Amino acid sequence: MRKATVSDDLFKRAQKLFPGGVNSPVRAFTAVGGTPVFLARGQGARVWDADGNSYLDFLGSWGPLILGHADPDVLAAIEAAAREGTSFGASTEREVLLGEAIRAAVPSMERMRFVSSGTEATMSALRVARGHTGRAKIIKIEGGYHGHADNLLAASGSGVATLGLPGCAGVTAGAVADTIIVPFNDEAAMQAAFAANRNQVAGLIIEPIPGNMGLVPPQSGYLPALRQLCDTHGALLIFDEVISGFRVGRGGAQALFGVRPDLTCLGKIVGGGLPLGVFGGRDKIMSAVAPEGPVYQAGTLSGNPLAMAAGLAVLRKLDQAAYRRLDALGQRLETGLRSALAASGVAAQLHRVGSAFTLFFSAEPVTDFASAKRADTGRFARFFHEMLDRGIYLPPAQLESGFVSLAHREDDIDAFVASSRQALATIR
Ligand code: HOZ
Repeated sequence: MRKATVSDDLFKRAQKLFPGGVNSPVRAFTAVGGTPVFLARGQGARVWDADGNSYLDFLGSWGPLILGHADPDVLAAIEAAAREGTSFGASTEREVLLGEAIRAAVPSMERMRFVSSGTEATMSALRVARGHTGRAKIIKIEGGYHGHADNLLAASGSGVATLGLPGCAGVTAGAVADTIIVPFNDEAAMQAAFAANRNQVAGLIIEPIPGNMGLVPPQSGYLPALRQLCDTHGALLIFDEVISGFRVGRGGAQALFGVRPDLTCLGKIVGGGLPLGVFGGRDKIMSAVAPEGPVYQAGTLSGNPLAMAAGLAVLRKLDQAAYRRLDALGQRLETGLRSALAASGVAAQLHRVGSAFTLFFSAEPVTDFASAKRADTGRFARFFHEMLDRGIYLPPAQLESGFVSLAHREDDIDAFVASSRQALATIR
């Protein structure tokens, strides 16, 4: 039996300090029950909790840790940067280097701005879209999650969906009055939304591969159709690639599907595990950003030297061979898990894109938020704990994505599959 004495004690103390005992809601294990593990350290593909239990990590800090924990090159880069100063509130060479590396990988980001989180990136991108077009309305996808800016907290995925919140207290009707919600993978609904709001839509923001309603890939032709609709209606197409950027390939989902957005938001991997976001896009659109243009946006820690150094160290290692390896590991996990599912008879849908995956406990195909929400979350909770007890650390909610890293080895994947086989047998 897993020891949890220290985690239990820390959780009690944390509950007196932080709402729900956490500093980000999904970490509280509300969706799966039980006491959240307090992690003490990570190395490669493994994490250790405060009680000394060790787990193979398939959460990867919700996506950033594509190289695994404590990669020596990333640590060396952070250390070298820290010795030179942790923050200046002034420009540094590393910003230029990371900006150039991002633009080379994601050419649609002709110019960009660094911020400190994915939330800031999406919030700022929308402001730019509105400033550039002079229009007010935005379209977002039902179950799409773009951080916690007010106007994006409508029909959100991730923790908002996991907690079953209809919206968000504190967000006024006015704040979301210009937010139009459209179901994912539904081209006709998108056409209707544009038609009903002619000449009013500033931008359509979408995770091209949603990862916050669980991982739900776009159907063939859907993203090109969105590009076409945005062009027809003079709206900007904004890809939130905070999860998919540098995850599904060096060029992100936009390279994978061959669709060039007007604006892109990145975070997670690009910051190498340190707080970083970035938004960018067409040169002309980005000219709207202050001080060149009238759209104000700023931040003391933007372009922070440690985050720049970590991001650069990670991006240097993400070559084609790295993505081939990630895909091979993802394929091994998929093949093993499919065979475990078949043996168990448990009805489930396994989605995988490269090294990202979600196992939905559902008998029906999952293609959008409505079908994702019909998955059996009780069964997921039991699966999660069976896996945790066997030393496998998964996202603690059904409507999230898991990740394989370059630090995982084949036998780690095989351990995942063997544990799944046992866990599925117990939750049948
Ligand atoms: N919003 C993240 C999941 N998509 C959770 C972040 C966290 O709890 O650290």
